[in-house]
Amino acid sequence: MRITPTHRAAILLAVVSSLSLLTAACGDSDGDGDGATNTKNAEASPKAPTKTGLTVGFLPKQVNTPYFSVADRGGERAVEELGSTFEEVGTEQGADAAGQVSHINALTQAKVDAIAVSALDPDALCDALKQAMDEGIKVVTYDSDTKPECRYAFISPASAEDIALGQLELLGKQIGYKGDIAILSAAQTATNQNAWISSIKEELTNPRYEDMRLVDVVYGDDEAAKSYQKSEELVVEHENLKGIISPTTNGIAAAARYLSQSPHKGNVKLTGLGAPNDMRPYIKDGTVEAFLLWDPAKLGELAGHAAVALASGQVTGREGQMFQADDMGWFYIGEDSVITLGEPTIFDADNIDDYDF
Ligand code: RAM
Repeated sequence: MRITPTHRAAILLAVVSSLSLLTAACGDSDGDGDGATNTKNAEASPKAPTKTGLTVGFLPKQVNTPYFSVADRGGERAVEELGSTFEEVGTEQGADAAGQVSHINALTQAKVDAIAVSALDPDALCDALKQAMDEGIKVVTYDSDTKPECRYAFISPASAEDIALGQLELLGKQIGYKGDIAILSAAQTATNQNAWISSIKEELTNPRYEDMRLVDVVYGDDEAAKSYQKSEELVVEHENLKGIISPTTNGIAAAARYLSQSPHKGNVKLTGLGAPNDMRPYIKDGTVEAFLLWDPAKLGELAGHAAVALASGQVTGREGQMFQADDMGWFYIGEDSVITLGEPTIFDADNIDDYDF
């Protein structure tokens, strides 16, 4: 959450009381049974100087995709401006959790100071991340989380409810809140997409959406060809399909490419989470009316700041702490050590040309 002046007084109170609790609790274990000594309960000093000369490893879900290239350039900018070294590693596949584990182990062996990872699976990375934390490496997740005990903090783009409801509303408006809908997701295990899908399912029980029916959820693994094929299958298999939500930048771009060339263009509505530069042609040609996203560069930048603040001992990831991310302002560590960037932006024909990412 970004701090506004109205939040400040309440938050300062919370920080003061949590700092005194911190002092009292200093030396306690975090009780998660992982044996890590460098716990969230360890003492933090918001005034500790920012350490320089650190190495921060970024491990996106997938390298060489527009979304993560932009996010990780943001991380690189933040880390380098703080006087440390940025290193990006990762696989080219959109569903290779085992590949992520190998990269985590390599970063641990290289004795980096911090790791920022977008997790392809909530469980699969945990042993490797706990090993990294045991060796003193500060781990944050960004974009897509692990289980909370496998990292110190999660940098979330926006709340799952805002992201889910935003997409459902955009689609609902376009189909008159009536008819069959489907979801084209990324990897089947992706923590972020799965959280958004369960929020969408929950929102669908609201009477506002009682005439909308979710008939299928399919997975394109964040691969262009697979996502294109899954989009085609959805439309062929569900002849009454009125709309698709694709909560992934790679998925929505592939679905838009398919629909734009098909007889269903304009009839089967499409929304989701897209990058403005990928989606501009499909907004211009009428395939897509509106979609959502946040600025991935800001997400990466915030992850870089959080990683350095942890490695500098300014925060430990405990709920109630705050840290400054330079020009982006102060950020508050919330429940389950989640740090929220803000709210998603809606892109449509009126504003798409104002964005370049
Ligand atoms: C894809 C990835 C990423 C997600 C975005 C919206 O690029 O799946 O994790 O946050 O879409």
